[in-house]
Amino acid sequence: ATAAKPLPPYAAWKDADSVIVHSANTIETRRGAFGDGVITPSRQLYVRNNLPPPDPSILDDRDAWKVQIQGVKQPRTLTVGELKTLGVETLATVLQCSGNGRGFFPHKPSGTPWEVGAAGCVMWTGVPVRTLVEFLGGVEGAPAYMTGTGGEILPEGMDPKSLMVERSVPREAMQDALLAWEMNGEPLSLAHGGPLRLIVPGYTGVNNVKYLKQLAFTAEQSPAKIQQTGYRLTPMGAKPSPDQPSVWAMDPKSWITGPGAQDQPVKAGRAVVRGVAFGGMHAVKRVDVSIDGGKTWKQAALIGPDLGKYAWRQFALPVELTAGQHVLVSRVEDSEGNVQVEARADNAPGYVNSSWRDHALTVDVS
Ligand code: MSS
Repeated sequence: ATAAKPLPPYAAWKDADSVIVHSANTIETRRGAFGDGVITPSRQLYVRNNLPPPDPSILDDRDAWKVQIQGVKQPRTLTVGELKTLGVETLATVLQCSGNGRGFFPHKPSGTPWEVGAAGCVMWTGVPVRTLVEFLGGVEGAPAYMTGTGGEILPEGMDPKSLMVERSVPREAMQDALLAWEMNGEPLSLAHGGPLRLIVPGYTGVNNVKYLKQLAFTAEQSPAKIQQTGYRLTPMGAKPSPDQPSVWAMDPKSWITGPGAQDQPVKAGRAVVRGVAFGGMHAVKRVDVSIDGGKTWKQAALIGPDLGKYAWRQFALPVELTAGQHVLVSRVEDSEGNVQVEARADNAPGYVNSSWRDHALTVDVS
């Protein structure tokens, strides 16, 4: 066995026992470590950075951080301190990496082989984008996209477009979007995008740009590589290209978090099967659980607080476990009748795996 990698300095405050450190920029929550509260504690939450994070000194004077707003009637630069005078809202969202579940693709795509843990349910506080846009006179014209730019300082001598984290989402996404300065009741950490982050509820992780230095309403999608050819549903065997669908809104997905997720023995008898479920863009309607790999199903109870359609719901089903091997699976249905898929949709980069079958937890009961 290879020794566990250490947490990188910028994320040294994470709970080492709760995470799998794939690399300095990819840290996953263990399946058994989401906790039984609805919000994923910050110390357990996954981290994904496409570039090394900026210098921690950007947090020295948080309110002085500047963000440039473009594509509105009165474009201008505002500080976080000024944003705080415009409005405030708190919102829970599922933050999930586009590549979460990649580890279950049999073709072993390049990229981090995340299992279930590149995801969490997080509470954000900040100013609604629609409030900010109203303050600046509304959007200019009819731009199709909202484009956020990350504040990393790029190495010199390279084409910035090849490295910069700049993502465009359909403009409608601004309706529920936030510019957040707080996460889970604390000032936003460097690991998670402080001093200021764009939150696009219902959209995969990459669209939630950290260290936000510019927000623009644009006619075209960003020319950055991460937008043009990155994060596309590239068919197997094909080359990434801008005409393939971009990884944007999330689909319904759920998985079991216990018992048996922590390599602890599970004893025969009564047990409560637990997990998390979300709809992506819509609220969770119901969750069904199977302890025989999907042959028979029972409806689970939705437990814990309902923090809105972009949060995940916890679910639980009391069962009687007999000795032997059990394959625990869950399947969510959203308020629009969309049901979590059984089979993953194959794509070369291994994005958006929502397959309930792939996310099974196999438990040996004795
Ligand atoms: N932002 C920036 N600025 N940079 C980077 O790198 N990344 C992405 C997002 N944002 C980035 C950003 C990703 S990719 C993800 S997932 C996310 O973020 C994560 O988060 P956290 O907080 O967890 O770390 Mo995949 O789709």
